[in-house]
Order: sequence, then structure tokens, then C-alpha cells
Amino acid sequence: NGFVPGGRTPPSLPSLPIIGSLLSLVTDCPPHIFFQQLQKKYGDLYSLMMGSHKVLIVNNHHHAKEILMKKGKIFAGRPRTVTTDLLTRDGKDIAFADYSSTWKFHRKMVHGALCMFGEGSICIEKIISREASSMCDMLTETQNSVVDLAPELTRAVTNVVCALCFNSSYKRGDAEFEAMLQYSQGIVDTVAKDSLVDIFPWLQIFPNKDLKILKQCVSIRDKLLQKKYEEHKVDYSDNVQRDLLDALLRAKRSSENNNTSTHDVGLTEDHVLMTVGDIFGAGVETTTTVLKWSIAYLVHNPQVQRKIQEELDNKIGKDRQPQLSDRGNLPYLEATIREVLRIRPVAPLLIPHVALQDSTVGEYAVKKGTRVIINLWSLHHDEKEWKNPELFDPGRFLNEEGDGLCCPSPSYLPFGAGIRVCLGEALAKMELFLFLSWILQRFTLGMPTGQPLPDLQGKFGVVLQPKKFKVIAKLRAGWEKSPLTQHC
Ligand code: HEM
Ligand code: PLO
Repeated sequence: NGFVPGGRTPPSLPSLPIIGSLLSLVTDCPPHIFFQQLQKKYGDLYSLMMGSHKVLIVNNHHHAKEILMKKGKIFAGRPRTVTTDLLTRDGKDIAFADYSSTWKFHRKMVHGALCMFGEGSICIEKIISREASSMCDMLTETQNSVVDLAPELTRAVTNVVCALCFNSSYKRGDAEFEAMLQYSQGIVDTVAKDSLVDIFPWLQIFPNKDLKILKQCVSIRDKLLQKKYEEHKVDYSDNVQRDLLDALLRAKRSSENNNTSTHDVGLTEDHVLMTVGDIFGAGVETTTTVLKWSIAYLVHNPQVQRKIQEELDNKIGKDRQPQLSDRGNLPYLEATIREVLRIRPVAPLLIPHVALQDSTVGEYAVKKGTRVIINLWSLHHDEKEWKNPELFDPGRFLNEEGDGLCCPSPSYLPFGAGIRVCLGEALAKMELFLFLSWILQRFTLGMPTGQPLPDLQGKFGVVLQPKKFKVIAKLRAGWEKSPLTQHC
């Protein structure tokens, strides 16, 4: 029944078979906050039943690290659910695929391809800077009016990942881009959030609004992926590797020429499509979400914004654009990014893990097949580890002199850890640094007088997104007729 007989079992919620599905009914709280509150009654490690599945909820960093790092391989599984199976053709991607040799092969390959863009021929810094520049041009046009920055931020981030995956980009108002925005939001709203169908798969036979939306959105996404795939096949060459899709096509071809490895890893067309879909989806939704949270917090904390601008003025000035090589010289901006990732983690419950064999966590026995939810929210808001956890204070990541970074607590894992650690960490950090430094070098973000500040609660889903808000981006003194923005 989930835990090894004879071993000590963790405290368990009363075994209501429907507790999982009732989470949203018994409380107004989103699950990460509800799970955090349950600690008061059950301690920081406890279990509950979701339908027929035993789920272990982990709320402290010692247990989290034991699971993700020390016993990473044992807990490297992923549950199969109705919604993620629909999104990924039964787990033929990376993020929602169970542990297997195919998964290992895919992950390694994509990791290699992403590394290549770092130093390789396709310079990621150039791509990001191009998008940052065009975004700044846009902001200059709309300055002094109240605007929702989300569409432009999303387009900039999408174009970076588009360049990586497909060697293409979108212009403003592009119909395909607008369609992408819509289907992707539909997927974020409906996939992998332990909705009723994921807990009771038999509910699929009844009409279900969310499931219908998910199916429609996935079908639109699949058509787009298929189109990109067909286009690539036409002008593919073994000698040039333009992007991630080329790298996947090459791996597929070479595995087809080698029967043993095809048999071992089974790299099918579906795998290629789903893997590129993963990177594209993760690449867009995560970074955009962090940029939106950053802007919301900067508008709430003008003193933080001023400090970043002072740092930018001192270290970079007005005569050149920020570059990746400035990262080490801008500790306050870096600390701000870290603080945003702490206070509003993109994936507050990570992606669920599954025990692949009988094991233990702390003093408790855990049985094979148990689902494990790491509550990153609890780790990042643990009062034993963080002073005033709900306070937005980038200073907590700075050393005493205030001129270097520090890690004030081990209870901090915004990208997860271990063998399922985020594949896009390096890319995301480059983007966050460059986009934010470009924007804040030129603009001050603010709220029109009388308007309420952005909501900071967020909307729980597969990523924790802020609600829509509008701001004013004002050109800073000395940038009004900047030659820099016009030339890039
Ligand atoms: C997985 C965070 C950006 C690709 C994850 C996980 C987290 C995470 C918490 C789950 C780890 C686990 O289940 O233990 C973030 C954050 C980002 C970000 C905070 C931005 C600031 C990206 C980007 C990409 C990406 C830009 C793609 C280029 C992935 C993939 C996985 C993953 C493929 C699944 C890994 C696996 O299951 O093996 N990310 N991510 N992420 N991320 Fe990210
Ligand atoms: C976002 C919507 C896309 O249309 C599909 C997609 C693919 C990969 C998912 C991503 C979505 C959300 C964020 C996820 C990512 C894989 C890893 C990442 C879950 C659903 C995180 C933060 O764990």
C-alpha cells in the first residue's frame, strides 16, 4: 500500500480516497500553499492518497536533497498521467518521460546540442542580444503609455528558442506566433495539475471541459511541430547543423543506420517531435514567466530597481550594451534574479518524481511506485532558513560587503537537482541576465498613479504565472536620443 511493511511509515492524511481531487474543493489555496500548511499538522514529510496512488509530500531541503541527489537514480521515475500522455504521445519527450534508456539517450543528446550553442557556431549571446535590442526599440515606441509587456517579452523569448530549435523567428503580429501564444496558454492551464482526470483516469469517458481544451491545443501544437519537421527534412544535410531539430534528425538517422542502437533507444519521429516540443515549450513558458515576475517585483520595489540601475550605470555606462561577460560585475542584478526565482519559483512542486524501487527517505520506508512531490515552495519559504521569507530582498544573496554573491541557505533549488535537473538552466540564466540588463539600462518601469500594483499571488498551473498587469516603461534620462538603440 505504498510503504514497505515493517519500515516506519510517514504520517499520513486520513485515507479519504478522493482527497487529491478534493484539494481544490476543501481549500481556496493553491496546492503548494496547502501542502505547506499541512506541515503544521503532519510534519514536513507526510503522505496522502490521490485516487489509488500513494503520494509523498516533501517540505524540507534535507529530504529533498536525499531524494534528488543522493538517491537520484532511485527517484528518477515520472508518473504517467492522462494529460501528460496526451501532450507527449505517452511520454516520448524528456520532461514527462519515465526513466528508461531512451530517455537517458535523449536527455544526453539534447544536453549536448544545447551546450554546442554556448560556444559553437550559433552564438546564443548574439541571438539574445538581437531580441533584446528589438524589444527595447518596441518599448521606446510605446513609452509613456500603459502597456502589458507580456506579448513583447514572450515574442523575444520565443524567438531565442525558435532560433535554437528551428533556426527561425517571428515578426510582430505573425499569425503563427499568435496561434502559438494561444495554444501554449491552453496547455499550461490544463496539463499536469493533478486535475480530476489525472487522479481518476476513468473520468475520461465523461465530457470534460479542460480535457477538450487540452486536446485541441495539443493538436494545434502538433501541426506546427510537424510543419517545422517537414520543412527541415527537405533541406537537411549531414554536414551542417543549423539547430536542435537538425541535431535530432542526425541522431535519428545515425541510429537508423545502426540496428542495435535503434533497438535500444527507439528514436522515432514521435520522439523527435515531442522532444523538440518540450524544449520549445519549456524554453518559452519558463523564462517568460520569470521575466514577468521580475517586472512585477521591480514595480513593487522601486528602490531595488534604482540600485540595479546604479550598478548598470557604474559598470557599463551608456556607451555600450550589456554583455554576458558583465555578469560577474553586476552582483546586485544577479542577486535580484536569484531572489525572484526563490520567492516565486517557476515550478513550485517541480515535476512529480516516482520511486523506481523500494527505498527510504530519512527514517521512513518508501515503496516502489510511490509518487514524490517536492514542495519547492516550502523549501523557499522555510522560516528556519530564510528571514522573513515573504519579503522581497535581493540583499539576502549578497555578501557582507555587498559586492559579491552568496548562498545564504541550502534550502534553494529553483532548477531542481540531480539527474532530472533542469536542462535549460544555463540558457535561462543567460536570457534573464541579458533581457533584464538591457531593459533596465534604458528604461524605468513604473505604475501610472492611482493604478493598483501587480498582484503577487500568481496562478497555479504547471508553471506558477503572475496574473496580467500593465506598466509604463519610461526612457531614462540621457537615453532619449540614444544612438545605441537605433543602430542595433
Ligand atoms: C525541468 C526549472 C527553464 C528545460 C525543470 C524542473 C524545474 C525547472 C524545477 C524540474 C526538475 C525536477 O523535476 O526535478 C526551470 C526554471 C527555468 C527553466 C526555473 C527558468 C528560469 C528551462 C528552459 C528549458 C528547460 C529555458 C529549455 C531549454 C527543461 C527540461 C526539463 C526541465 C527539458 C525536464 C528534465 C527532465 O525531466 O529530465 N526545469 N526551468 N527549462 N527543464 Fe527547466
Ligand atoms: C508549456 C506549454 C507548452 O505548450 C508545452 C510544454 C512543454 C514542456 C513543459 C512546459 C509546457 C511547462 C514547463 C515545464 C516544461 C518541461 C519542464 C518545465 C513543465 C507544458 C518545468 C518548469 O518543469
